[in-house]
Amino acid sequence: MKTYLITGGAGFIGSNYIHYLMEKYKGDIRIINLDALTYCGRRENVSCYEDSGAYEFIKGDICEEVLLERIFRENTIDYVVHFAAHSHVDRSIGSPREFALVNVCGTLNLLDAARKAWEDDYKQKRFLYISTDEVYGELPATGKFTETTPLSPRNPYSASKAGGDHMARAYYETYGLPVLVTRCSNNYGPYQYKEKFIPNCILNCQLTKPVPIYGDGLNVRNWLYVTDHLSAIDTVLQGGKPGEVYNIGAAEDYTNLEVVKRIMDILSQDYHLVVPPLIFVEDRKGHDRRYSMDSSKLQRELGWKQKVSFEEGIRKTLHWYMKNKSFMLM
Ligand code: NAD
Ligand code: TDX
Repeated sequence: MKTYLITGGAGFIGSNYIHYLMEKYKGDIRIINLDALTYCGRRENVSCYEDSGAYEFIKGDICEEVLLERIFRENTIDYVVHFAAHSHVDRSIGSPREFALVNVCGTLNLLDAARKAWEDDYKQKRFLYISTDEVYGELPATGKFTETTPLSPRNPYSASKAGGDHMARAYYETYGLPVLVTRCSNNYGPYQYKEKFIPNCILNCQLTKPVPIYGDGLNVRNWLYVTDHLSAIDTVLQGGKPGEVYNIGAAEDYTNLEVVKRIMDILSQDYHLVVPPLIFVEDRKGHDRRYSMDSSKLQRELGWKQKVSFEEGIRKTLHWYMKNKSFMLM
């Protein structure tokens, strides 16, 4: 039976990951969820497992080295899956130092706690750092990011994620820690906090308030439904090679205007909402123009496939947010 230490498991992707693991592996795994419960973390997202005996929640900060040492001392951890981070680009512009402290130094603390606890007995152990496509910077009108694209982050969030990404690699090269890195594109789905683009569009439509679009709305993102990210993480954890990086992304890219238009069309047709107007607002500072992902390495070497198209994923997402309106109130 494997024990997973999941950091940030009360946030958007982390809580979806815990549901995914619990459904897939039933009683065959043990999960420790370490989360500081910042403004976007909600213990209730995954509290249904608290009496199961297979799941433990620890409220704590990855910046607390003593806490990390204690968790590793008191438990035999097999896999670390490290999601915990400050994750919103707009906030990073106002508080870059906080992002560096958690995303770089917190990651370093976790890598170091794993190194000390595992004491070079790395067989069967895995440390997966959840990175992002944003570490590559922005693309011109054509081309895709591959794993060999140089890291060139352009805002404090992506620079801090790149710092963690470099640190993860350093622990593999220097200490031989069995580190894997995944770099995924924009996720969407249930439990995403309302500050992010898609839930923000949905919330404004529900409240009939103008939907803010940064700049001209023509920035391009690669949108992956969250369960496709999770199956990729599982695939990499089970079959990936330590020291390697795997890109994860969807087949399709969309401009922000295309995304909001699709959301509004579905909400007005299927849910009979009177949709509000768009409002073009001042652009984000250093706004990356275009991302696009080449995830052929993951498909070719490990057999991963995207299962959910954007059309299907956005319908599932809208269904969830329309049924769970109270989630937006937090
Ligand atoms: P999120 O903001 O919804 O969740 C982050 C979680 O981390 C929260 O529960 C928060 O309480 C916790 N956390 C923050 N600081 C912490 C600390 N110091 N100690 C312990 N816990 C802390 O973020 P998300 O969208 O779920 O992203 C999860 C990870 O995936 C991040 O590392 C992010 O960079 C990466 N990622 C996200 C996307 C995306 O589109 N959302 C895409 C690629 C990669
Ligand atoms: O109100 C908005 N209006 C708008 O036009 C918001 C919140 C965003 N936008 C634009 C900015 C981006 O071009 O929408 C696009 C998506 O914005 P976000 O949801 O903030 O995502 P992004 O900046 O692309 O970063 C996301 O993907 C990579 C996640 O937040 C990161 O955690 C992840 O690493």
